[in-house]
Amino acid sequence: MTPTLVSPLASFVDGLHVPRRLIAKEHDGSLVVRMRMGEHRFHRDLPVSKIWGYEGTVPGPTIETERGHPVTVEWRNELEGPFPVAVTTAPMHADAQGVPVQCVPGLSGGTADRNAVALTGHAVVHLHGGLTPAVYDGWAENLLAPGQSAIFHYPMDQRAALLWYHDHVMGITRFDVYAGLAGLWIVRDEPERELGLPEGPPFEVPLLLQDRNFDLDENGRLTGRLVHKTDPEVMEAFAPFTVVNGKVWPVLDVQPAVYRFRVINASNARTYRLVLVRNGDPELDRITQIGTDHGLLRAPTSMPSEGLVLASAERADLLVDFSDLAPGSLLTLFNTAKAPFDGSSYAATRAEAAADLAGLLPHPEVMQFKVVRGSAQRRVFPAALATDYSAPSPEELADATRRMILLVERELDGEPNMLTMRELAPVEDSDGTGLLTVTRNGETTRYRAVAAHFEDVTTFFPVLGEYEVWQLINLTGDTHPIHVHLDPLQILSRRPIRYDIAEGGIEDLAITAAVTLERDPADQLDHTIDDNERGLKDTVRVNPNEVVEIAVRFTNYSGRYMYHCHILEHEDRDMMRPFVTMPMELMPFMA
Ligand SMILES: [Cu+2]
Repeated sequence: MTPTLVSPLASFVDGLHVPRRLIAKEHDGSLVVRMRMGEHRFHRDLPVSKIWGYEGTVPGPTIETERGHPVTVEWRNELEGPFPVAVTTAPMHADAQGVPVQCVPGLSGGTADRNAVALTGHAVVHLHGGLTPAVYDGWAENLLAPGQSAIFHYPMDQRAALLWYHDHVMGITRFDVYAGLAGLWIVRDEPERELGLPEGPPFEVPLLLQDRNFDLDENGRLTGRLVHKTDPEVMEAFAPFTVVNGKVWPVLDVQPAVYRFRVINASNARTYRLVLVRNGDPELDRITQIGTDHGLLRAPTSMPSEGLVLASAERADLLVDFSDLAPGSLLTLFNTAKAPFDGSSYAATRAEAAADLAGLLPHPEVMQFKVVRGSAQRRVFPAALATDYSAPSPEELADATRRMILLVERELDGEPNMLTMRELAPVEDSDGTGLLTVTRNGETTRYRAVAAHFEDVTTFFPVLGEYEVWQLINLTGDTHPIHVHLDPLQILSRRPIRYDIAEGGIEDLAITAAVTLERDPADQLDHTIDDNERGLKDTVRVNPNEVVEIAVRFTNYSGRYMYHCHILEHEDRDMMRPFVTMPMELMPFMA
């Protein structure tokens, strides 16, 4: 029996906060958003925290836009130092009682990182999910210093969806987003409106999920100061307190009606597997998923039997039916995903008992819904949702350029292992070492790593308008949410692999490993594509012992973009690479 931790904060005492709406058409499509130091109370019983936020709030205002109506945002960097988060690496993974340090508040014997203390507020704004020209996409190195501003043009020539804007500064995205620099961005359009879905308050509610930790004073009391804590064994920060729209474990009063929740995982690293529980039993059939990262699915889907999995940056558009419930009914949302997440299963029926200290999940609660008086409103929604996309046909993919991306864990002396990636190219030579072999149906192909770091030479040049197939091969023990900027992607396949890595086989470019496309006997995962993943995505989970094939097609904008793991601690440590889109007619002139 694992010990459980008593939380120093009470759950379900703060009302859910809904971020202020900033509706673009009320400002003629021209917005000003300031990045500012702010003060924010994460919980009734916490002192105020210093944060960096858009308009000084956590989350930032929800920007609402219409398809076909371009939006201009003047992003003004008015941030002031010092950096409001205490960044530390604790000296031990666990305390004397065996409790992992990431499960508790405070610095756990770590010292505040001096380089983080010295940060003064450089920023880059990226609209995640935006079909945005490259110059406005928020290249990670094109910084805005405090006092500087930039005017970004967003064409909004894209289908209705929940996007989000967040900081993307090279090397410190994990700190800037943790400090508060994130907000929601909704695109609406007529085809979606014709379905009669809830739009705006009270029945459409965004839920932005994050995990946060706080410092302690010398008497062991919570101070409210944000803490980003890692340890010698875990390079990602998994914080113990779940924060929804900026409040720890909030409660939302709901009428007996159907609600539309626009859910996003905006955590640095934590994956959630959400289960709705009433009277001790999971009630997943109250929930219907209608949309994913890039908007509506073709048809509504029910929840996966173990719950809704959302890795960092994934979104879900959910309808939840409370209409049959009497006033006073309580429903609690739990997270059953241990951290780091590796895809392993956990029964929804045991959601209330999901606390797992070894799995860095001390408090599985997420939020609560309390049914209040109101006239019951049942609604019938259409069985068909979107008709504007379909899976690419085999003919469309027959001549597609294929690219291979390897996700690897590199051991480093004196610091935690680095989770990173390699771009591969097939090679003819057969000299044994430094090559990755992939064996499929007895046939073996050899590959050499041609890029390892963000600053290595660009090797991906997708032609505008043409489908490509990217293969993501995971040789690590963790699930990685891989995000591709610009146009949405579709998941083609998810298949089991087994692999052997030679002793010291993960070097910079020399990778000595053998992958076989068949199941590892020790592998427990089912490697299926969930129904809710068969839509237009921009972030795809790649589980351990798995190869995932995605179809990408870039349409309108040429230029230099990025793709990366959306675990921000991985992205910041080189699990990010550039690609350059170009029209076909210019390819003959590329050197
Ligand atoms: Cu990753």
